[in-house]
Amino acid sequence: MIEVAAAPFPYPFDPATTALIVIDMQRDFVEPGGFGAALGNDVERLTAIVPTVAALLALARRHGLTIVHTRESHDASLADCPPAKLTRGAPSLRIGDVGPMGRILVRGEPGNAILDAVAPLDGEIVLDKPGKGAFYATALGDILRLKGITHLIFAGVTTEVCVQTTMREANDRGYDCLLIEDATESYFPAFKAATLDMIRAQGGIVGWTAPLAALAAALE
Ligand code: C5J
Repeated sequence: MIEVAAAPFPYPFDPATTALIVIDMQRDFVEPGGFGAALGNDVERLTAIVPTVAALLALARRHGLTIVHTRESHDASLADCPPAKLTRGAPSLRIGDVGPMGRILVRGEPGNAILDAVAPLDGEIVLDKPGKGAFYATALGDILRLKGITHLIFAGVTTEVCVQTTMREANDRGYDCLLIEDATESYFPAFKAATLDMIRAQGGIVGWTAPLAALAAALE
C-alpha cells in the first residue's frame, strides 16, 4: 500500500485497484467564450487548473491507474433531462439552447468536448452523465466493480457540484475517495473552500483531500 500525506489523515491506496475520475473538464465549463462564461462566471479560475489536471493525468498514466473521464451531457432530444433541471431559474441560456459553442450540454456539440490539454487517450473510459453525480444513470458502478476498483481519486469541475456529488455517491458505495485539491475548482472560491472542509470534516465524512504534490511524492 502507498500512503498519501492527506487530510484529515493519511490516505492508503494500491494503484492496481485505484481509478482516477476526472469530472467534466468540458470546453463549455472551462473555456472563455463558452456556456460558463456566458452565464457571467470567471472561467479563468477554472482554466488555471488545466495544467495541474494534465500533470495528474500524466502521473496516473505512468502508474497504471484506471482512468475515467466524465462529461455532463444530454441526448439531443433532451429526453434524459428532468424538467426541473431544464426550467430552473431564469438563465439567459438553458440546456439545449444554442450557445457560443453549440447546443448547451448536448452530446456531440463542440462545447461538450473535453479540453484538448486533458483529452482522453485510447483505452481510457469516457462516460456521458445526465446528472451531477457520475453514478446516476451511467455504467460507472458496473465498470469499477468489473475492474476490481476500491479507491477513487478525483479531479475536475466544479468542486461543489459534480465533483462533490460524485464523491458522496462513491463514499456511500464504499469507495475510499481522495480529492486532489489543486486539480479541482469552482467559479466561487468560498464554495470550493467549504467543500474541501465538508469532505474532511468529522474524520473524513466524505473522504480525504491532498495536493497533487503529496500524491506525486507518494507515487514517485
Ligand atoms: C458541474 C455544474 N460539472 N456545475 N456542473 O459541476 O452544473
